[in-house]
Amino acid sequence: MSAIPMGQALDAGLAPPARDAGASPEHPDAALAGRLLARGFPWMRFPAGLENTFQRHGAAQRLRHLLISGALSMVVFNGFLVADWLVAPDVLQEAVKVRLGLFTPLFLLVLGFAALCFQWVIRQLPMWLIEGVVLMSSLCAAAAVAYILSITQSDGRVFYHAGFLVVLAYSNVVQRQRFWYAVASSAAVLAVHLWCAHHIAAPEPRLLPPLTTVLLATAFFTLIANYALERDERRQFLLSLRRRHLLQQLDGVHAQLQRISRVDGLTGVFNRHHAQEALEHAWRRAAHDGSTMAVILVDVDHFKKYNDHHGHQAGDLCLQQVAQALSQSLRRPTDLVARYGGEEFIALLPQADAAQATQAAERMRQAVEQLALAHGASDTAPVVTVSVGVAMAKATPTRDSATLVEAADQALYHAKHRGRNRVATQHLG
Ligand code: GH3
Ligand code: MG
Ligand code: MG
Repeated sequence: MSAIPMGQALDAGLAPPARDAGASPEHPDAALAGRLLARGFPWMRFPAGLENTFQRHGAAQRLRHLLISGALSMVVFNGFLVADWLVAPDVLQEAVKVRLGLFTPLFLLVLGFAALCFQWVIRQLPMWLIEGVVLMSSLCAAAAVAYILSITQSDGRVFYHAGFLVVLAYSNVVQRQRFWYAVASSAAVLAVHLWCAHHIAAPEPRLLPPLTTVLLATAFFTLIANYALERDERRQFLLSLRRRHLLQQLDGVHAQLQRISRVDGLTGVFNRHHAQEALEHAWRRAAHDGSTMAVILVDVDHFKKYNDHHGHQAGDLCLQQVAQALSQSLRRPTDLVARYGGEEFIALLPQADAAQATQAAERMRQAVEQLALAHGASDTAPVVTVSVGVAMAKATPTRDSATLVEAADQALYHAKHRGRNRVATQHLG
């Protein structure tokens, strides 16, 4: 089996990662968002895929805004009856009919439908249709102004053109129609104004040019405000998209670092740091359960001579093969092998009794011997061998896990002393 960390708190699916696994590249959407933030998006449109995400992402918030501003506009639209009464009293009755009898029910119908079928609208209707309906509402308001203008004979009717100012300010700044829709609706409102100025005889025609100028300036400035508002909204979207992807990437890198920090770079088995944590964890658990635990220390025999004879690079290769052989000798998923230092390895066997631990140690010794890696300078055997020290003990809350490692080290010393390539055991009871 391969080296698997012991204990739920430690393993959590961790296994030595592929050693060449690199950090995940930046997500394409995040990279595009970064480029757009740096380069800008003067035409108020993102590339198709991102534009779609932007529209869908903000659809609910946008519709909520349109409903609230729409409800407000109903109040203002009908509040204009006061202006009708002051400026065009001769057609007040028609104004009431148009405002309260025609447009108000129509707007309420559209607003009510959108409010009641909110989820359906944002999921099923394309945004261009929603924005189109919004644009139509501006045209209806402008049409109401034009209608009153066309039927009133009041002396002050030229001032009624100021109604178009309100429509422009509302559409571009309050309703915040999307920029290109705002451009279209402003052009349409200005066209309606010019048509009225041209076709409806006014008692004070000299007032029309300054009025037109004011309307043009209003359209211009409110469109600039509209542009800035939409640009900020789009920038916010790009920033949050980027932040989300960067956080995801950071999570991935963090998880990878966590794995790497527990794995030995040369051999691919766990490192000493992880072994020590795993030992503490397993020991506490064994103390809680009142069970036994075994620690096995494995040291390659005459490794200095191996390096001297076969070269350091061959030595590295040898350590990799030994590590794999040791890992594969363990059978239970809770067992673990780690590199403890230079040419020394440690194995942790929670809940192993004396017989199981000794058998595992013997399997490890044999596995290395069976690798049959030629050792041209060993006094012990013609191949690479290991000496193995086994220690086992019943875990108790008063006993330190370090005692077990020390005992394994002593056993290893005995194994070396008795001629190497053998297993020695210490039983702490
Ligand atoms: P013994 O049988 O008593 O264990 O003798 P030994 O030569 O194996 O022990 P000693 O402690 O004298 O030497 C250990 C050697 O392991 C010395 C060191 O150069 C080598 N070594 C430690 N880490 C590495 C490594 O990462 N790569 C290689 N190639 N050699 C290593
Ligand atoms: Mg050593
Ligand atoms: Mg050695």
